[in-house]
Amino acid sequence: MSEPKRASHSSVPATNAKLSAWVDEVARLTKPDRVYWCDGSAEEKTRLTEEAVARGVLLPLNPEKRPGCYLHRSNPTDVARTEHLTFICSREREAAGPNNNWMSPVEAYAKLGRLFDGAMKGRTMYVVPYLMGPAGSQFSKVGIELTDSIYVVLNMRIVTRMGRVALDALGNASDFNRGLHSTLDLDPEKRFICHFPEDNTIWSIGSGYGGNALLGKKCFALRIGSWLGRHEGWLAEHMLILGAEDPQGRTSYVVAAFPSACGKTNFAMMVPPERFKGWKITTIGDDIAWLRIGADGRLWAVNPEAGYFGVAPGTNFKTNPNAMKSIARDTIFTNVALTPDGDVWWEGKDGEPPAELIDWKGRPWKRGSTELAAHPNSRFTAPMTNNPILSPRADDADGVPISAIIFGGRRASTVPVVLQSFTWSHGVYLGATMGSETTAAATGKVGVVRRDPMAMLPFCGYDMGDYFAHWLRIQDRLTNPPPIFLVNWFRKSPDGKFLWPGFGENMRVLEWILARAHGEAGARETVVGAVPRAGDLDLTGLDLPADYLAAAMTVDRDEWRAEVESQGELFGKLDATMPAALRLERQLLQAKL
Ligand code: GTP
Ligand code: SPV
Ligand code: MN
Repeated sequence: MSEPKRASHSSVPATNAKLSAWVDEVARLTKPDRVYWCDGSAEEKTRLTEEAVARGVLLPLNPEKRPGCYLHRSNPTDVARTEHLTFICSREREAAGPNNNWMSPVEAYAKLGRLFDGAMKGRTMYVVPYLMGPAGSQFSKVGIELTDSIYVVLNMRIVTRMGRVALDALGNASDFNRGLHSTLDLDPEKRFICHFPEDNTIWSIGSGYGGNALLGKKCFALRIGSWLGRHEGWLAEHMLILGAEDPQGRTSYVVAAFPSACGKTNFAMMVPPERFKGWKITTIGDDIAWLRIGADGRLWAVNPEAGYFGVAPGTNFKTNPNAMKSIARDTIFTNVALTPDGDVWWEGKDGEPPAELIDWKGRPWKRGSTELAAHPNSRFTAPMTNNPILSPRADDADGVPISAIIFGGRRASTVPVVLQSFTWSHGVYLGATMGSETTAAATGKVGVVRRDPMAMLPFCGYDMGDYFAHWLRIQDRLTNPPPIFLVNWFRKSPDGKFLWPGFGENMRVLEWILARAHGEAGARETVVGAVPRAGDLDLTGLDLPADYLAAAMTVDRDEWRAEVESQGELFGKLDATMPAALRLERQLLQAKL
């Protein structure tokens, strides 16, 4: 069989024999016309961008309004993660757990192998080396994604540290994640996202979208990452990381796990209200945290990513000015609407919608249309260095020490704005039983409450009960475990209005959380956890009807009885591995109620 041509621009780094052998093996299977090794340089970005524009994959936006920005429209059947087509292919079915779809590795390699056979004929296979985590950190991990999508290459270049830097980090080692991706013909019938944790391998075919295709993100950093973390004694979490400097100059760091499209990017970039002048929020990460226990017995968090793949709808200068500034330049927009003057638009952007737009499918759209102009899961891909409040420690090899852990879902009822767990195991219970309404980030029905333990239901690469046990065991290695909180920005009034103003006003809750973490604030005990007493939350300058606040904070026994009852489904599903401590936490709450 003849070797595929090497593209003239790329020099093949011949240093790593294992890597070269694997790339050759995949090329023999997928049969691309060309193999191109990405180096991550600025020159390469320019050249690949030009090629993507020439091929119609990217549409240049108005360079005066959005310098260096492009619009991509995906296939309308390929606009979100597809959880039903996502598989953990561990040797033993039990290892994947009832929370995952499972396929045997033999079957998966055979089935996808047939689809990959010749999949890249007539195309270029890009070799995308990437580093998850800061360069020079002993915790960072290398992945190589082989893909036939130039859009994937240009996105990976933003959300990860891509190119030379990763090959340098890898050197001669062979412990890199092997990711293989082809869009094939984007036929949902031939779409599979398969993870082989024992082989540190990911095969993804038939989708070009986000978490399905940018393999460093959900596939490696979370699904494979969580598996590695279990074996190596750390945690890979669907969490933002932020720093909060108080007016006295003390900086504390928190992590927060909210399900997809439930507020991580917004919280991580929050602008505190006027009352909190003197406070400074900085972003370390907006989606993924790798958590380790330091030699000092504290919990340390690293953001493995280097950019944001953020939700566009709802983003504006009032809700998230730092995101707006982050996407002012050098950003790829996916499935948003296009204005007549070559700018972008989406539902919930500032001001009135323009009279006319081109919608996310490329069709003319008029103000007042009943159809959405932007897809509800339309996104921006922006480098973190664009973020005006990026933490100076975002590149720290050891990460940042964590003072508090926050879990939060999207709940129209039951869950108050904030509560603090009594103990570590109670906090793990609150995170493990978290419910949240489904969103447009995954295909399927939107707005249905489902249990989304620790916001990891779609991303935990192994049995969820074992994952809870792993969380419980972490406590032993922490000298002073960070307190665990549950928040809910999304409780609604009977007439469907959000009771809590959210966004920057969430600073009021964060201040209380930090004060609690430092032993500097009071609380009132309820059956489900500790909540702020009247006066504990600083509400100065908050324009909110008193009854809204009261309703947002309420712990209602009837609602919680129903909540604990409905957790039975999760406990039943995970019966084989659910830790006894969590069963007892549930029983204790049941008894108290
Ligand atoms: P993924 O990238 O999918 O993981 O999402 P995410 O968790 O980062 O969510 P993001 O911050 O992008 O917010 C998702 C949607 O929720 C956006 O439309 C936001 O405008 C909206 N949102 C975020 N924070 C709040 C809040 O505090 N209150 C309300 N009402 N909406 C919010
Ligand atoms: C999410 O769905 O949680 C995301 C977007 O962050 S994706 O990368 O598509 O998973
Ligand atoms: Mn996410």
